[in-house]
Amino acid sequence: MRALLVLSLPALMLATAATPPPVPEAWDRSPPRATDAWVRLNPVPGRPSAGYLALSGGGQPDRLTGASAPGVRIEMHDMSMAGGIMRMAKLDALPVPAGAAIRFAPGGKHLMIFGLAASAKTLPITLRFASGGTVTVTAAVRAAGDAPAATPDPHAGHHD
Ligand SMILES: [Cu+2]
Repeated sequence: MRALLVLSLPALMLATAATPPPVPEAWDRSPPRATDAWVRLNPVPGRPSAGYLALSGGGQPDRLTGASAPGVRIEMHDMSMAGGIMRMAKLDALPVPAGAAIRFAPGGKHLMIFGLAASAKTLPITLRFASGGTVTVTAAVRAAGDAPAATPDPHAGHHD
C-alpha cells in the first residue's frame, strides 16, 4: 500500500505535465519562459549595451535574481521618468508572479550588458531564479542603427 502511494505521485506529475490546460495551480511546475530577446549594441566602444526580452511567469511565483552570459557582466536595471528626469535604478531581484507577463523593453526594465564585443551577433543570456531554476534565451545583437529607436539612448550619460 505504501509502495503504491509512492509510485502514484510521479505518475500523477507526469500526467499533469502531459495535459497543459486544466492543471490545478498547485501542480503546475512549468518554469518561467523568456522570448524575443535582443540586444541593442552600444555604438560607443566601452559603453554597456542594453538587453531586452519578454518574460512569462511559470506555474509558481518566483523571483528573477540575475542574468549572465559568456564573456560579459550583466546587471538588471529599471528606468523611469520622474519630474522630467530619467532615472536608472539597479534591480537586485524582480518578482515574477505565476503566469505574469513582464517586458524588458526600451524605456523601462533592461539588462545592462558590460563588455560585449562589437562583433557579437548573438548572446546566450541565462536568467537565474530564486527557485534555483535557470532559463537561457539567445538574444540577437543589433547594431544601434538597426535597432528600433523608440526612445533616445537611455545610457548615454549614465554609465561610466
Ligand atoms: Cu541601464
